[in-house]
Amino acid sequence: MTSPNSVQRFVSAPARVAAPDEALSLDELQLAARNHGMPLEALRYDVTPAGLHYLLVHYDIPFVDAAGWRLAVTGHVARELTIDLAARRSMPRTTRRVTFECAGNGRARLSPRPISQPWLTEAVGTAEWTGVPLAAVLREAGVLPGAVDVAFTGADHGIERGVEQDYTRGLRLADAMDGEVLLADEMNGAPLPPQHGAPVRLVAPGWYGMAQVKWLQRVTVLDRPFDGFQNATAYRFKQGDEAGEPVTRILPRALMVPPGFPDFMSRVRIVDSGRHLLTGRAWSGWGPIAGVEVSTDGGASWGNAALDPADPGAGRWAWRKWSFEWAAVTEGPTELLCRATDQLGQVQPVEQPWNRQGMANNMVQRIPVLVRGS
Ligand SMILES: Nc1nc2c(c(=O)[nH]1)N[C@H]1C(S)=C(S)[C@@H](COP(=O)(O)O)O[C@H]1N2
Ligand SMILES: [Mo]
Repeated sequence: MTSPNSVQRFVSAPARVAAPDEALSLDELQLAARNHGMPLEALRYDVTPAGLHYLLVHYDIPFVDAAGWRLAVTGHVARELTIDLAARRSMPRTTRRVTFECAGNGRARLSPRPISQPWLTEAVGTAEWTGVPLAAVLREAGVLPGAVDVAFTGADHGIERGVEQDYTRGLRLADAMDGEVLLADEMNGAPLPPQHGAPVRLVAPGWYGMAQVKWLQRVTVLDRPFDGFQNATAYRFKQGDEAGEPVTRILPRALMVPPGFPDFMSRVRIVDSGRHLLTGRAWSGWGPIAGVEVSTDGGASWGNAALDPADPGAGRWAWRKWSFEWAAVTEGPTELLCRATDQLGQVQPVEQPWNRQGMANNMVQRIPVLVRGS
């Protein structure tokens, strides 16, 4: 944690990469304790109960008076709008089931480790989000010719690598207008909880978490590309000091419900020898999942999992359930792996896809298991 004589370091400090074998710091633990993951046994739920959904907050959860809340729609539009609670309720409403994942998911498994929120694999969840389609609101405001980007500003304020800011992310106009994006005020049929963006958040299906702006207070249509911190500096694929490519949609990932029962400290799984049905979920922000493969011998061989029939209630943005029959005959330690392929043919890597900010590490999950004789 920050000691008084180290306070100066965050004024201009660039993101750091840990030295080889450098242990997790109290700064990282502090972030990990605030920003919780979804315990992987909760992969069993089609829709993640709100309290089990992963949580990420860059700064503080703002304390917001929902009744007095106004959303401003401004910038390069014909009519600026101020949308209050009553106006929102009178607009057309839609519900979408959407899998969210933090772009930093998998960061703590990279070597060397980029220092930031140290996720393993659990920064994921699927919720039913209800609200007003953003395209309808933008049409009402009348986007003017020459508009290129839309910026979304939250009510939370902080300083990040020396840049003081209200959390703001931009989307290209075409993405903002694609009809899928929502201004959501309900999660799983209840008003948004404070930590998930009450009273209104953006839901941009298929995009990594950074695009899902919470505590939304301003939507600004721009006639030039948005160049704020969260787009221009953060969320870039880069190896060194170059600008890098932007992080956008969620790369494919499969996760398995850890079988058997855990050892308290190591969380190694104890599994009785015999037949087991391994189950899990797979998703991609680029389109439907084409297949999931499972290895029960540490990656030496792979077999195809069965994809559950697509649930008609799930729509195109929610994770897909899969299962795999495992005959655990060999007693002793092994490792279970799973990997997804999406319809674009993108497949999860077995080797780490390292980058400087620890973005989108969708390297396959590995679950250490001890098979014991029954
Ligand atoms: N205003 C605001 N919106 C935000 C954030 C934030 O810090 N402030 N964090 C983003 C990130 S990085 C993620 S991964 C998602 C997490 O959404 P959740 O906490 O509802 O799961 O919110 C996004 N929206
Ligand atoms: Mo995130």
